[in-house]
Amino acid sequence: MGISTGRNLDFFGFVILSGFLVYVLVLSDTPFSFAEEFMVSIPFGAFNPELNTPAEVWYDPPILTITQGDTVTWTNDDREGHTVTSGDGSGRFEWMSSKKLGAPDGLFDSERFMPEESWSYTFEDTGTFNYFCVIHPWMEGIVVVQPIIPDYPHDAAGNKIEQFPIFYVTPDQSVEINFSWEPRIIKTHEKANFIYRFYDAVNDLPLRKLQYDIVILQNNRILYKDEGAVSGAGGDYRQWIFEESGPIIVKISNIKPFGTVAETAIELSGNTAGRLADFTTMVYENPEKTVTTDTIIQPKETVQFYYEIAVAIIVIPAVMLLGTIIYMKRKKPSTPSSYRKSSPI
Ligand SMILES: [Cu+2]
Repeated sequence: MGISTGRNLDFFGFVILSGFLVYVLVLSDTPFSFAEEFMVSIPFGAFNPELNTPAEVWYDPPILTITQGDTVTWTNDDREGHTVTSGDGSGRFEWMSSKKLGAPDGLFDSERFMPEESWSYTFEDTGTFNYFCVIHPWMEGIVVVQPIIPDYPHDAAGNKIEQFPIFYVTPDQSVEINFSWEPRIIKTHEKANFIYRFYDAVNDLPLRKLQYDIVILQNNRILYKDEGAVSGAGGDYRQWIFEESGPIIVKISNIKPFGTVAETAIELSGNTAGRLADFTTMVYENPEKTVTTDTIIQPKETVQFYYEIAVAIIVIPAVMLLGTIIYMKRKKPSTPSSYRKSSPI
């Protein structure tokens, strides 16, 4: 092999790595939420229930989080046939001690597929789906399917809120509440702000001093309650960080004047029965903040990744340049033996 061949190989490697870099930086960062395809490998050694198996997991990754409508493809990289069958497996130790078998739930079943073969399934429903291999019931995996998160404000039933902030007039037609939340799509473990202002519904003037009750409910549980809250400047806000996903209701009720009646634009009667409002929306699971340790990319791998980019950008062109210089220098004397004397870089 001469120098020029080695140089071409370096250049080829450089092109491939640069192309990969462009892919990582540009193409993989799609701003749209199209249905995606995910891969799960059944690694070599999955057939072996012993603790000394070369496989560290039965399905890799063992827990996969996807979005409604996404497709998962399992590839058999082992040396025996396997299945991907929904339901609960036996667990490794249960099987070893009692030869317990798994319990399929009938939702999906790949049936046996052989080494180098693969099988795909599209998840249309949300939820957590356990699966296992009926041949080797200690092999277990989980697919978590999250709902498609809309990019517009909506109520708890998923209906789009066309006018946001919401302008809501209480049933007794006395108070108009201007209500909104920020961010518009609320996710768990992220601060949500509920912002509201009170207006005289008849004259459309701000109601400066009011007393009211505010409650935040989720899944029929009261998360937050403030009775007799006082709004001094015509409006107020509340902040809350939701731990769980699911529909929420913000209830404002018992709206009445605070202090002297003269400070409000209209005279509100003491009867507050018809002076209330319910605002509903949905809290979504925050994928970035609820991932298990199984799915976190290890720092070591990240360092390795950037190291490889550095090789592609700096080291390979440097080696190519050096190779060219040496090649030119050696070529100058133009003796027949010069080619052989060149040492590979
Ligand atoms: Cu199997």
